[in-house]
Amino acid sequence: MFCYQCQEAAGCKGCTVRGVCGKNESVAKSQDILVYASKGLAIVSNEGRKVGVIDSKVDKYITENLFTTITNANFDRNAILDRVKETLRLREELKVKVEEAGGNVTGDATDWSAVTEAEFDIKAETVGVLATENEDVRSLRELIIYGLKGLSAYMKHAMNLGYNNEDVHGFMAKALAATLDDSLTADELVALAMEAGKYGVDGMALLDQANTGTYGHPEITKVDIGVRNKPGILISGHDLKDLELLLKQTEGTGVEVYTHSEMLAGQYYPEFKKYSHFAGNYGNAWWKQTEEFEKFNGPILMTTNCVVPPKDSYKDKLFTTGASGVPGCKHIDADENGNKDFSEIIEMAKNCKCPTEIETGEIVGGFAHNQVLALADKVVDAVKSGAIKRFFVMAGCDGRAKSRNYYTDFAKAIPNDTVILTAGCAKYKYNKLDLGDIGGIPRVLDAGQCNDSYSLVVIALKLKEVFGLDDVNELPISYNIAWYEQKAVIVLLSLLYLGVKNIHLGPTLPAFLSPNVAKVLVDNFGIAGITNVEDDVKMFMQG
Ligand code: SF4
Ligand code: SF3
Repeated sequence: MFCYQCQEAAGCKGCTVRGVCGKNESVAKSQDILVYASKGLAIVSNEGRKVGVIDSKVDKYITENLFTTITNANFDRNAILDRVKETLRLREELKVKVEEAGGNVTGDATDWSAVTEAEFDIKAETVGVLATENEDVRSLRELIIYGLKGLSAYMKHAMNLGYNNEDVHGFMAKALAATLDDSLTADELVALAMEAGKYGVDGMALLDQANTGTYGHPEITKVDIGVRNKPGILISGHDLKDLELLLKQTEGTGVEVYTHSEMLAGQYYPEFKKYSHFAGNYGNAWWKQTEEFEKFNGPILMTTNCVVPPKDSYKDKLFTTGASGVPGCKHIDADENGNKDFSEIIEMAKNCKCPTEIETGEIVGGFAHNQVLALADKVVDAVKSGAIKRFFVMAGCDGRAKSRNYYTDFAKAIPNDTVILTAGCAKYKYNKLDLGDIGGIPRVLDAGQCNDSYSLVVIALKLKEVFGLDDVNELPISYNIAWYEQKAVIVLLSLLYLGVKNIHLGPTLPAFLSPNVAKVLVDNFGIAGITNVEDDVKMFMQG
């Protein structure tokens, strides 16, 4: 196997024997072949668009396939291979329609077939990441693919709420197809990666519209991090539709619902606050789940990445849905209307002990664009008066690497007249510190999930307008972003597309950036890594 798609890639180079994430070789092969099958389907879909054939079922399937291969989403080889088989079936079906309309598709990705597991494994060995020999082309192709994986997740969440954008699917098909096109130059691939950033913005805007249109605008909220005295279900991941269904189905059952990791953002939406059995947030970022899930005592529902292969002590209580999957854990599928039946989880919860308290207190969040813009006058005054000297965008991911303590130390070390704007699970490195406020404005403003980085961009663009600046880079905002998985890649490409410069990325730069590709990002966008807290704070404060 060879995988280098996340920040924890072994030795900052790539996992070759077993993933640091827990992915074994046979799961890695099934993911490689699913990505390849998706590229084949994308080629047919892209060709179809040229002759007027668009199949929304295919677009949805490609989106789900990519999401399935995001780090820590799905460890279930059989489920992944089932998706491969269905992808090949859809490809053949679409090929007939495209050829009838005058389209023409040829090539291995659109012609190969396999039936047995052994055949899939043999094929996987020839189509993985290393199949592209030139390291720069490989780097650019993978940068695009990882961006698309992140985008697919955001699109899937929006689609679950009935929102869609055909242009994004068209781009995804085009870009995936391009990753097998040997005629493209490095410059053309760089341009495609930047174009992915444009669609990243569109995808995040669509999801923002879907979430706020369905559940209202996030508002300032104090979230309890302690426990109550009834049994509970812990819901993790990013899918708000799943949270809605679970809250509805648990109403009046005596079972309470707690959020975990990225689902914390659910606490900020007005539509969810009306449920009295919606308890607080339990635990921390995804990577602590093996300690925290067993203390929760009740069942856990994983709606997306980030799953850690479970310990036996709670494996029978772990359920997956959507793109996530763990062999041996029950997976709950949606019916044809998008409904999911969580009754088995609810019945299990009734017989479980109440959660064991691991923390007490409150955290504050809900600072997405609408809420921050409602406070805009206050924020602008604070900047004009010098009460706020600088903003730090510290969005992104958390992870298990010890080097990530940098972000806790950084949050503590920046001057008291600075404010952190955050989104994604990176916040767990500093959202429980007592960093105080500036004239009533908390020093950590949490917009929500990683996709809510979109909110931070909206806020930055608004500030640019208010201050009458020509360039978003003239604002007193520094970007010190922590990344882990592929959603952070699409967030990064989106920021680059919007013209944000001098983003610092840590705790390490992606292993998939070859030296030449990294140089392009450094030269054109001022991308840099991190060094140590003291030097970095000094450097950032100089503007
Ligand atoms: Fe390694 Fe990350 Fe790939 Fe897992 S997802 S195999 S940790 S590079
Ligand atoms: Fe976190 Fe997985 Fe990326 Fe959504 S939950 S930011 S790592």
